[in-house]
Amino acid sequence: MKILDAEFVKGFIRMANDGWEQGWHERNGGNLSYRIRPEEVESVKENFEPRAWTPIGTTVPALGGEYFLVTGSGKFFRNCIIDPADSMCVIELDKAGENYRIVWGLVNGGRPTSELPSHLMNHEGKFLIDPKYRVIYHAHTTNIIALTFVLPLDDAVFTRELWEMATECPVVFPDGVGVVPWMVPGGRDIAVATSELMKKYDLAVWAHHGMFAAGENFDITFGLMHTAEKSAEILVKVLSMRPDKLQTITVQNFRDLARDFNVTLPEKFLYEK
Ligand code: 2HA
Ligand code: ZN
Repeated sequence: MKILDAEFVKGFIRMANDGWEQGWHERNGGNLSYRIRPEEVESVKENFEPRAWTPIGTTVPALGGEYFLVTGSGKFFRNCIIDPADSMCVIELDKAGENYRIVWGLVNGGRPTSELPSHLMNHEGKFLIDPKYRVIYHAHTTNIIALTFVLPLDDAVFTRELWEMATECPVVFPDGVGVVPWMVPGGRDIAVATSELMKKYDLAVWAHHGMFAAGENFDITFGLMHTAEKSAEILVKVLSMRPDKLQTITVQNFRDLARDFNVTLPEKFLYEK
């Protein structure tokens, strides 16, 4: 099969374009990766032309031998839909999870996303907890970024504020949201910090930068990013009208919601204010 005809490639491109249309991917901002299923690898293998092995910059032994579809470093999300073979690539990891090689894509040269260490360490952490996780998504979500200038950089505060702004939030991300303080992007340190939080959460905020989301498929992962960012937008609007809330969703409301929707909300987020 031609690789661009594969459903997982079409889904990846659609998600990248949806993110672009949301305004989360100015210039080369953001990156996306998908851990390809073995049967999907088989179906497109005839397109592969392996290039040289390159160090990942971190080690992900649990992901040895896996294949990923990832956006390219310096590539623009807005171009994924018109020139996917220039904008993205398939990489294969070696058995030790120390090196990768491009097997398809980036036809005009280039490397996988600058955030490859964060993506792969997040994939590994999620895989070890639940191998159903396949998508890691980094976006420059405007309203979440704005909130990192005015809210304490604290998991409990961000989680509670986002939960309060839209009733669906505690149901969509009942485990909450982690917050990484400002760090230099692209390296192993921020990858380690993010993947630690991703053991507990499906969402991690990067202060003054954006967000990472993890999920089983493109719909779930995009929907998670979209839900959190929309909640942040509502909070920005509320804070722009007045500094306090006249009424809100209460702790008792959250408990009632958790019971009826059959979700467990950690007590650390249900503090009295
Ligand atoms: O430019 O978003 O974090 C890609 C990025 C780096
Ligand atoms: Zn970024």
